[in-house]
Order: sequence, then C-alpha cells, then structure tokens
Amino acid sequence: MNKNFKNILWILLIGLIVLASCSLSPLKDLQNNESDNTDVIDSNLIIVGFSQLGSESDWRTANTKSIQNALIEKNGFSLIFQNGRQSQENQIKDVRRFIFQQVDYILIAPVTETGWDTVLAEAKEAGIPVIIMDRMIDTKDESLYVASVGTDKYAEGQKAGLWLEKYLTEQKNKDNASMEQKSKEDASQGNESLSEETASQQENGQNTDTVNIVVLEGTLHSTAQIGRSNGFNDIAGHHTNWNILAHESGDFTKAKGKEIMAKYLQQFDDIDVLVSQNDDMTFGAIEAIQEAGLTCGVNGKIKIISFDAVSEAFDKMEAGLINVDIECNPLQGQQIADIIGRLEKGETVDKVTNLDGKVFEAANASIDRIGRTY
Ligand code: GYE
Repeated sequence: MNKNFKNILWILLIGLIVLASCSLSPLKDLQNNESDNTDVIDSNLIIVGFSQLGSESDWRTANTKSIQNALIEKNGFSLIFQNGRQSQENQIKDVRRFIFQQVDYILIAPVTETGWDTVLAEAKEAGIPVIIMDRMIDTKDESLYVASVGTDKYAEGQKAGLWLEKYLTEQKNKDNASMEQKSKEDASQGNESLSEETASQQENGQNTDTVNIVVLEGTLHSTAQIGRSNGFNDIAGHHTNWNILAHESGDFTKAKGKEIMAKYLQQFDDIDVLVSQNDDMTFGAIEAIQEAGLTCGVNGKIKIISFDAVSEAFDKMEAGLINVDIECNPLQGQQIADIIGRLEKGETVDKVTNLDGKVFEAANASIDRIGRTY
C-alpha cells in the first residue's frame, strides 16, 4: 500500500468515528440492566433511571417486572434499573448517578417517606422530572415530583379492620343462632332456668370477649407500613375488646416474619388474630405457627389477615391457611409509561394516581385468582 493511500484510509476512519459520536450522545451510555453499562444507545429513546427500593417480596418482583415490561425499546424507552436493597442511602446514590448521567426521567419507589428533599432538589435543578411510584415521599414541596402512582395504603389498612369487624359479627350471629336453638330446646323441655341463662349469655354476646391481635409490620416509616397500621388502628379504635398485644416490623420479608411470629408465639399463648402487612411475612409466620404445633386460617386457631394477594397467597387461601388478603396492585408499569408519554407531548398529568384493590376471602380464592398474572 502506498503511503498516500494509507493516509486517506486513516482520514476516512477518523471521519467515520466522529460522525458516529455526533449522532449518539456520550452521556447516554446507558443500558437496561442492574449495572452501569458502556453500550451506546439510541439517543431517540427516552431514558428512564429507575431506583427500585429492593427485592424483598413477591409483590416487589411483580412490580419490577411490570416496569421492565412497559418501559421497553419497542415503546420508545431505555430503562436503567438500580436495586436499592432496602436502603435509602443506596437509593439516594442511585438517583445522584442518574442525575450525573443526565437521564430524561427519574422513577423512584422510595423505601421510606422522609429525607428525599435534598436529592430531589438536585434533580429539579438539573431539569429532570421525577415520578414517585408505589410508596410516597413526605415533603412540603410538591414541585419536587411531577406525578405519583401507587395505591391507597391507608384504605388497605381500613379494609383489613372492616373485614375483621364483619368476621367477628358473623361469628357472633352464628353463636347467637346456636344459643337460640339451645334455649328453644331447653324451654320445650320445661327447663326455664337453663333457658334464662342461655338468653342472658346471648345478650352479652360471646364475641364481645377480648380479641387478641398481633401485628407484623412492614418496613418502619414506609408508606405501606404507616398507611396499613393507621388504617387498621383507626377501625380497631372503635372496638374496646380488640386488644393489640404487640406490633413489630418484619421488614416485609419472609425470614423476619417467621422470626417475629415465633417470638410472639412464645410470648403469648392466646393469639386470636394475626395481621401481617404483606404476604411474604405471612408465609414466614405460617411456618412459625405450624412449627409451634398450632393451627391457623379458616378452621384454625389463629385467624390471618394478609396484604398484597400474590399467587402463593391464593394457594394458601385455597388451602384454608389465610382467611383474607387485601389486594395491592403492583402492575404500575403501564401507568408510568402513559404518564411519561403525556409529559413528552407537553400534556398535563394527574399529580396522584391510585390503583384500586379488592378484598379476597379464602372461600372464593379459587375463582378470584382466575386470570391473575402474579
Ligand atoms: O406490600 C410489600 C412490599 O410497598 C406496597 O412493599 C408495597 C409493599 C408490599 O415489600 O410486599
């Protein structure tokens, strides 16, 4: 090859490299996986940095998948996923990295409510819109986020309390009906004093007896813990016979749920009801109950109220081990994609979007679960 020809080849090569780097932004060296990646991506995609709070539960897995399935390249997105492993410190670092990377949007599922103002002010300063997902943040400055998508955790706690109210009333009615029957039989046998005794028992009602309750709380200071505790406690406050023996955080994990339930069972020998603020803790608690030689659920000693309604919880309701499950919908990806789509077009979006949830009882579990995907 002669020298001139070689020089021309070099110039052509350098020209090509310069052209390629003009069409792709070097700051968008981002990829849709857990670690930073140096692959260059199409600058026409909307880059979303997603700080997920952790991977502590089946609900969380379904939630992460929902986001990863909605914010895909085919829909015009490139997603950078970071797992905060249940630590706000990690999440704040992840958000700062997104700001440095100049992503187009930041999506945060915050582990706890307070302490976000500084980093969100930094995002605002950098002109990056923030969307809050699943749990909420506690801030006086609502301009720090453009929208939030989640569920009403206070309402979920209330539903748990209202279910227990209904359940205890039904039990009372059943007891009254059988006592009435007994008193009729006594009267027809001419046994007046016995029938009077039965009637007075009926008036007092068996189920005004103390109901001993233990609570497995989620991660303390998270919206899911605060809302579900407050909602349930507000209903419990109307019933002087509901006795909350203990409440402690199991951090939304199966292992901690089991550990704390085992401790409760050693501490208290007359637990009537377990309120467990997510299904994973419930699964752990059921193991602890069974290992202690006790029973739970529909025909068992300890009635169980759980939250989330994931697939394994339906298995356990069908097996009669969980009485009721308060649904919390983790499938929030489509809502997020729609919100970003509207913002891109310059449209206004609702500040708060709450997805509805149902109450699933063991008796209907096999039918209610049909068509559910997680
Ligand atoms: O109930 C639990 C998860 O924030 C609603 O977090 C969510 C909760 C959910 O770990 O399973």
